[in-house]
Amino acid sequence: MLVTALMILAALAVLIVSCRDNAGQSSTGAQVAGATEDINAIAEARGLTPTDIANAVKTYTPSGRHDEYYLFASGGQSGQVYVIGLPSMRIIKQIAVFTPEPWQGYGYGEQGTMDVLAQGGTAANGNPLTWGDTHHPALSETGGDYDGQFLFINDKANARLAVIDLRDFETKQLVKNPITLSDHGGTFSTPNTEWIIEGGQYAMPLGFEYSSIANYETDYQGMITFWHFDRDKGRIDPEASFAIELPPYWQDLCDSGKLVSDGWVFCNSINTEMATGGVELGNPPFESGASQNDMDLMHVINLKKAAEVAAAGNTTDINNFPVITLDTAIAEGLLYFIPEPKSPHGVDVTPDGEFIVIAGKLDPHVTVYSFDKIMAAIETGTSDTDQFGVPILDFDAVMEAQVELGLGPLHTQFDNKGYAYTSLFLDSAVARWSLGGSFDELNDDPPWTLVTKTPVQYNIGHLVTAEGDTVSPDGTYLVSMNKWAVDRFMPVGPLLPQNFQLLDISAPGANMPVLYDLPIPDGEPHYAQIIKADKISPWDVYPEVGWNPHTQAVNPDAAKQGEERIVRDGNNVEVYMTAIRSHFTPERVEIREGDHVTWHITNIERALDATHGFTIPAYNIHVSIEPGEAVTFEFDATQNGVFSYYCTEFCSALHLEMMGYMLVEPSDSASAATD
Ligand code: CUK
Ligand code: CUA
Repeated sequence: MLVTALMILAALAVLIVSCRDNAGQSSTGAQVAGATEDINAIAEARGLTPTDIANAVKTYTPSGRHDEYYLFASGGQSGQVYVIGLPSMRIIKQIAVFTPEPWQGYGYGEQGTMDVLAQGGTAANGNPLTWGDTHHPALSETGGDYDGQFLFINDKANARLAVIDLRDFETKQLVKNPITLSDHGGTFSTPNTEWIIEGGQYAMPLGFEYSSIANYETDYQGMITFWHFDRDKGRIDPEASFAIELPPYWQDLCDSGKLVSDGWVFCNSINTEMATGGVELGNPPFESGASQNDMDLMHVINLKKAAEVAAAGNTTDINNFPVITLDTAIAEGLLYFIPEPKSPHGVDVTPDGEFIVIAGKLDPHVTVYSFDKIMAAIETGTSDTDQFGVPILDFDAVMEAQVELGLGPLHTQFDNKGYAYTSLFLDSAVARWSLGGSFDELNDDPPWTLVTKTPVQYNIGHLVTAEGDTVSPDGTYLVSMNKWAVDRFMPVGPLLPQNFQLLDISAPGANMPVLYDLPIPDGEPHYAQIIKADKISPWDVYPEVGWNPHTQAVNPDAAKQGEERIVRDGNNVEVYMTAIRSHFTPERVEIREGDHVTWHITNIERALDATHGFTIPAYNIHVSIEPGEAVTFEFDATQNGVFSYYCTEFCSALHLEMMGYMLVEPSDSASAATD
């Protein structure tokens, strides 16, 4: 605290002494800061402005000091999740999710991670799917607030979801959607994480049947899937999950209702034109064919009632998965449409659950709907329907406000001052605007008006505010997730990083500066969530020695200290090994070509960070064994020879000696001798 105060004083001194604008200058002198602690001299040498110094002081986090927030960002096409500290913007961790990750030994032989990846299904050629197009992470919630227990994320490319346990920041489960191939409107959590929402995107025949695209309107469908989350087990329960069939519009993003709107779900759609492409045949290309209508249709779904309908068995099975048909959804009053300005993108529910904000990519406004008015309109009833018979509510009856913000509005987040923040893709800006309703009292700005815009660099997609999806956002920081970096960083060839920019949103009104840039070397992170650091309490080391992270319990078969051994039963060999600085026990494993080997290793360390890695060259095996963890991997000893297994983490001064030999005797020793 004292140090921070001193730094602020020092920064203020610079503001007073050196009010020159050096923006754009780079440090030129060989004498940069040298040994001096004179802030003016350092600023002068590095070409820093007073604003630069103020921003530095706001974000600089000294060695050993922890950040205020965790940011969990989608890793985009890397199929992973990034963990970043705020305000320092230091990348702390990558969580392996849909894609093998060698350092963590995720997908390199360890049974548990191989099993997790296998849950994600196989590719058309029978090989495992090994990448994901991650879009939207969702933290688990209790009472509409992040509770720091679990994180979910979707893979748009293969319609999959992942469950990450925040006790050890590891992926525990993948589920593959059994009826369709494409999702986008996931993941979103209901306020108590009973349901994880997975909205579809590109329509196709549900259940993967072939049908000519000439039959698009009859044979292709959209869907939304509700995955039931069993918090005690820490797993999605597919048996208790269900989907709703939707018209073959392209459902886009969704959001869950909260507080007054708890139990309802809102999803956008695009391509209500049901364009089927074929630019090569002279048809309009998708991007214009799908943008003909002035209005698309927001889907309003009564999840509470839908869950009752599904539980009552009023469903059709598609690939053994219960699906509420569109006809049932209409008959039971589960689905309503509301016109929304063309080609909408984000749909976001305000912290009080009362308003739903739609950002239409091709409309300079955001459109705000009132949940109360939607309920009243449903009560009143409507005779207007789409061609599939879904009731369409009257736009004017449910619309609360439209706020003109600028070009290319995409996504909206909230703070504690009665403001909403919307990303403007084409403007490359973050717009701050004031909410009405009960939020109007929280600031001096008139309701439903644009307050200010901060330029960002460049082409912002999502933005995220601290706890911005909850019933009680913090209003401290905003991260602008920019698709393009252009000139912000050193050149690295034609594929540039993306750019996360940290904005200070703590002051009301027009002051909303960019503080810091973080290049993200894995495109394309779409969304992130920010949670207070003190809500997450991960384990320092696994609770007991012999721990299996996939059952979150001690594995009774784990190798134990003093009981290390090699057991042979015919061609089956079982190795029980322990690891501790700086040796494996046993250090020699002698087997025969053709053996089937099951190999257990327990890291018996209890010291923080005392991780060992383990590899067997040529066998493509690599595992990471954290303190207390027990791992198992299996392989067939198909190649004879001498294999030096070793620890891959530099764990001690004698790390290089932490190795051993696996000797695979040829099945025919005579022939091997002449090789
Ligand atoms: S989408 Cu990427 S910028 Cu997948 Cu949430 Cu909007
Ligand atoms: Cu254990 Cu290096």
